[in-house]
Amino acid sequence: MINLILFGQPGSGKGTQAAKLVEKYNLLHISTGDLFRYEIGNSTPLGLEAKSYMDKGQLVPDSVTIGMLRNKVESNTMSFGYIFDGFPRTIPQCEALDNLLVERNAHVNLLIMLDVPDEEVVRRLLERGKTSGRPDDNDETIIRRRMVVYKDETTSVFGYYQEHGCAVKISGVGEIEDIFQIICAEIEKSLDETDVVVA
Ligand code: B4P
Repeated sequence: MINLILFGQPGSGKGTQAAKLVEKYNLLHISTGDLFRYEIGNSTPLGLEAKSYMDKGQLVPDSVTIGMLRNKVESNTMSFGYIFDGFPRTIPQCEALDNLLVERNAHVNLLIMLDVPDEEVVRRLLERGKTSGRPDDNDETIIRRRMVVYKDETTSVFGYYQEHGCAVKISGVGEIEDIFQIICAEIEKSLDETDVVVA
């Protein structure tokens, strides 16, 4: 199994790069943001709860997020591995993910952090907000709130995986294809003989 985490602040390119990596490595893409938006679209109790946090730019509580992530992984056990996009965002989420993978005799192979300056992130998200219909993208105050939440609550995730020796930081500024090639090179470097790549 290959298990990758795409990490970085909102708008750093996680979802964009995950879509390309899924095709190349045949992994299952799990975006907690997308899962929440699916629940919101179906007006489920989970979706209504998540929306109350997301619309304010806050994190959805761990108790909700971890349960949802576990359900998604447990209902897709045939996958060659996973790309986690937007998860984990807190240390309890890191611990929950590690436990979930250990149950499958697996581990996180690599966390890739996409490093993008604040003003570029604001520009990208406001641009996306023109067409995405996402309430958290078309209000600069909420975008900046999300960035503060990232710095206060989420940056520690990088240190957690750095201590495990599996975190790298790359620049997320530039052509999408160029960034993708750098990510692929990091993935190839990190794979050991026991991992199976299906191209
Ligand atoms: P997410 O859905 O994860 O939102 P995101 O971080 O904005 O998306 P992403 O980072 O994937 O977008 P991308 O850069 O690819 O989370 C939304 C909310 O859900 C959170 O605020 C939180 O409330 C909640 N949530 C989600 N997960 C949670 C968790 N684990 N715990 C608690 N709460 C959670 O794209 C941005 C734009 O940049 C796009 O328009 C793209 O085209 C553009 N772009 C990408 N790469 C580019 C490049 N190289 N150059 C120029 N533009 C680029």
